[in-house]
Order: sequence, then structure tokens, then C-alpha cells
Amino acid sequence: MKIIFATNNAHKLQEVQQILGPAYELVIPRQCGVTEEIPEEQETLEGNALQKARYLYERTGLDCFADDTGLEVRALSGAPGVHSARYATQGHDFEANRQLLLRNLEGVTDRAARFRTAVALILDGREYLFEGEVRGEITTAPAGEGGFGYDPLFRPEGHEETFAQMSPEAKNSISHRGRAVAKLAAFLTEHGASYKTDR
Ligand code: ITT
Repeated sequence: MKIIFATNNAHKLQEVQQILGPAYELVIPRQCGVTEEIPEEQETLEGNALQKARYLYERTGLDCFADDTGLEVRALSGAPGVHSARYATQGHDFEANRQLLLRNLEGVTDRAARFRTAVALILDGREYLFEGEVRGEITTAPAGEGGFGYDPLFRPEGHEETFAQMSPEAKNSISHRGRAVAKLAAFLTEHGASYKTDR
């Protein structure tokens, strides 16, 4: 089954392809002639996921989905949340974002946090939303080389390792994205998706 995934994030693409498995062939915006940055200007994850999926659907008329993810830290009143990509700078600077998060949590004992993912699917012109979350805590120093973004600072509940110290399979089996995309996969298996270039 071929379906468009409205992302420009290569790490996410790899994760989602791994979660969905070989039964799905993911097509990225560039492969359908959409090379500009897809806007995400909403104040909620769901709003942004829908905005990205709608943008691509309007350009291509093809079935597609998008994911928007945020890290919500309790002691920071839910920040960086929907602003996770641009926490420290306007760019997607993972290292600067991690450093700012650690600085903002200096001396803070409540390290509780969660990752939340909203996935928006447009299938035959209809819109659907799926959600996944994982609870955990922010470490006091980065650990691990795997994953991306805030992974070296996030230790999921019930685990000794950060996401960046886990294998991709282990992260995907409990992660926010893994849970949301598993719901998407179950839905697609039931309802089917088509990729027709003549539409
Ligand atoms: P697209 O919009 O092109 O899909 P993006 O990088 O902008 O890619 P998001 O807005 O969904 O993706 O994610 C916001 C930021 O949250 C992202 O830049 C990372 O820093 C962080 N992030 C997202 N998923 C993550 C994960 O699984 N592990 C660690 N950090 C993550």
C-alpha cells in the first residue's frame, strides 16, 4: 500500500516506515513535487497535523497523513509542547533545544514529562485523527546516540535507559509515535488506502 507521509523529517520517516513495516510504501512530499516547507502554524498538535495533511492533500489529491509531536514538561507548564521544534531557535536545532531544556530545568526536582503525537489522515477526502503518548522524565544530562530531537534527555516510565539508548525497535514499541501510528495502521488495514496518480 502506497501512501504519502507529509514530513520533511528524515528521522521520523525512518521510524514510521519501521513501525508500519514493508506492507506500506511511504512517499514523501518531494517525491510528489512538493518541495516547499509545509506550514504548521496552529497552537495544537492536532491542528498542525491536520494543517500539514490538508496542505498536501490540496496539492496532490492523494491519500496522505502527517504527524505532529510535542514534548510536554510538567514543571514548565507543558512547554515546549507544540513549539518543540523551535524551542531555542527558529531552525530545527536539536542540540540548542536540548541545552535550553536542561537550562530551564536546572535545580528543578519535578522532571515529569510526556511526548504526545497527533497523526492526521486524509483518506478519500475524509479526515481522521489518531493520538499516542508516553510518560517519562527528563534526565539531568544527555545519554545515548540513537533517536533524534529530545531522545537523549527522555527516560520513559519503567525504563532505565533514555530513548536514545534504546534500539529503534524498543523505542517504537512504547513511544508516542509508535502508539499513534499503530492506530493508524489498524485503521488503514481495515479501510484501505489507495495511491492513484490519475486522480
Ligand atoms: P515535520 O513537521 O516535517 O514532520 P518536525 O521536525 O517539524 O518534522 P514535529 O513538529 O512533529 O516535527 O516535531 C517537533 C520537534 O519535537 C522535533 O523537531 C523534535 O525536536 C521533537 N521530536 C519529535 N518527535 C520526537 C521523538 O520521537 N523523539 C525526540 N524528539 C522528538
